[in-house]
Amino acid sequence: MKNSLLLGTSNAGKLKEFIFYIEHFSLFENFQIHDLNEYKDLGEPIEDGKTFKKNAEIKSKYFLEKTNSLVLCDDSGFIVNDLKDYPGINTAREARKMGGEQKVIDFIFSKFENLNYIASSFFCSICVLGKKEKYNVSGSIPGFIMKEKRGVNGFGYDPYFIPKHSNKTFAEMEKSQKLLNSHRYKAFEKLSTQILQDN
Ligand code: ITT
Repeated sequence: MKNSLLLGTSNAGKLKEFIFYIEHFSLFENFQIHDLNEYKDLGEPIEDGKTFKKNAEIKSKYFLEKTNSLVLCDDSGFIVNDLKDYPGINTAREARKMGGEQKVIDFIFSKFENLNYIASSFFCSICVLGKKEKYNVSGSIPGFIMKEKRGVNGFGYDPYFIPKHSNKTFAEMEKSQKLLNSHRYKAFEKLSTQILQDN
């Protein structure tokens, strides 16, 4: 029987990207891949860590305890360079609290009069946790958030984020262009290297 890997996210956009990277880097080839849609009543972890890394670990530990399966979770978000750690680990919560991503963007721009672009970086920490396995990897990408959204691809803040050296938002790029140049790509690339070293 194959071992199981649970992709522990309730974010459909992230889930699609996890599946892309697992195939792209030929990871977990001998595993049966599962996601949270197949489980009912698992509840939700309380993400009360102070860092992306800690929150990725909290999520993975929660789902490992619930399912006994190897688990992969990420905690991610963006940080405005001139607003210490904001929104950071609260990137998803701020959008929920304020009523959507545009509201968070408006709030940020209200602090910087006359700017149309604000230097920011996206971060992703991945934790893979099993009874014996533990991997923590992170990736980040510098760029800018924009006042007005552009593009229809991707999810979350993709229409607001332009990586450095690009003139397109993640949501304006071909899907593969974002996938191969993102904070999550960099984290998965490190995960792939570490897993290769261990096997
Ligand atoms: P899970 O905890 O269930 O994985 P979540 O959406 O709550 O889902 P996070 O707490 O890690 O996940 O929040 C990260 C938020 O940052 C996410 O909701 C998006 O709004 C944003 N985000 C992360 N990666 C992104 C990406 O590649 N493109 C656009 N937005 C992203």
